[in-house]
Amino acid sequence: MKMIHCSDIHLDAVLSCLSDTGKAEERRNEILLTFVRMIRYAAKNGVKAILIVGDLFDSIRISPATIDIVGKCIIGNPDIDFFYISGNHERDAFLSALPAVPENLKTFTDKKSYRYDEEGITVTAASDPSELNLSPADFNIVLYHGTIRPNAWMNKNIDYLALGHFHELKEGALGQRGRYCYSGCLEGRGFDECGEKGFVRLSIKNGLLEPVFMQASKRTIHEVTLDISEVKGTGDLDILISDETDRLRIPPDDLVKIVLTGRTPDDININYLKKKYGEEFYAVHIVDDTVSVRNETENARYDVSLKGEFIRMVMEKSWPENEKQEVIRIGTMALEGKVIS
Ligand SMILES: [Mn+2]
Repeated sequence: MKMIHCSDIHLDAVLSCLSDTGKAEERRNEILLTFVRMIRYAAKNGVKAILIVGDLFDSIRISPATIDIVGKCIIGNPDIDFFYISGNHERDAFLSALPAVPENLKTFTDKKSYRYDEEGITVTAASDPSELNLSPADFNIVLYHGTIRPNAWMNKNIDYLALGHFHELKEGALGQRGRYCYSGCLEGRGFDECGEKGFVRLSIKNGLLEPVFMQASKRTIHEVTLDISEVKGTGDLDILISDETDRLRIPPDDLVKIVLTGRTPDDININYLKKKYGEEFYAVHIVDDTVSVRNETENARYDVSLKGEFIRMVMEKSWPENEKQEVIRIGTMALEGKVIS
C-alpha cells in the first residue's frame, strides 16, 4: 500500500520575505500548485492515502479560491483518503471553511483511529503519546503536529510517526520497532527554509515500510556562505559570488541567500550586488555577517589582548589610513591562524 506523508504547506502565506508583491503572489500560487501536483502524482501512482500533518494553511484566514481548489482536489480524487490534522497555524479554519466535509477527508474529529482491515494498517491521531493503545499485530501510523521527545513515543507499537511542525526533513528511530519523521514543507517560503523540499512516499508491504523522500518544490532556496576576508572591494566580491553560484550550478529560477562572513573593507556596495544578483536569480537575499575592519579597529584599541596591542601599534604609525587598515586586516587574520594569500 502506498501513502504520502506531507505537512506544513502553509497555503495562502503572506511571504513577506519577497519585497516584490507580484512575486509573493506568484509564489503563493506556486505553493498551491505544488500541492495540487503532489495529489496528481498520488492519483497517477496508485497512492491510497495522503497524510496531511498540520499547517496545511498559513493562518485562520483562508481565501475562498484556495478553499475551493483544495476542496475540489479532495472531492475529485475519491479513491484517495486524505487524513488531516490541523496545525498551530490554521487551527480549525479549514474544516469550518469547507461547505461540507468530503467523505474521503478523514479528520479525526469524531474518531481517533482508522483501519485498513485487509492490510492491517491503522492511522491514528494523537495529541499525546499516553492516549495511544495500538495493537502490536497491526502496522500503526500515528499523526502528530508539534515537537516531540522520541523517548516519550517509544514502546507504543508505533511503526511510523508522521510528524509536522518542522519545515525540514528530519527522521530517526523510535526504539526497536518504529521510526519518526518530519516530512518538512513542500516549498521553502522564506530565506530560512533553504534546501530540497518535498514529501515522503511510503510503501508498506507485509509489515515492512519503505520511505522515500520525493523532491517536489518548484523552486529551491539555496544558501551560500562566503568568507570574504580576502576581498579588496565590490568588484572582487562580485567575482567571488559569481564563481560560487556558477560552481553550485544554481538555476536562475531559484532563490539565493548569500551570507557574507569574515572581515571586510568598509567600502563594499552591497546594494549594487543585491540589484545584480536579484536580476540573475528569482530573488536574492544578502546577509552581511562580516566584521568591519574599521569597527574592529575601534573596539580593539582598548583590548588588552595581543590583537589589541598589535592594532594600537599600527594605529600609531604615520602610514596612510588605507595601508593601516590593510595591515590590521592581514595581521589580525595571521594572529587567528588563518591562511593569508
Ligand atoms: Mn508549520
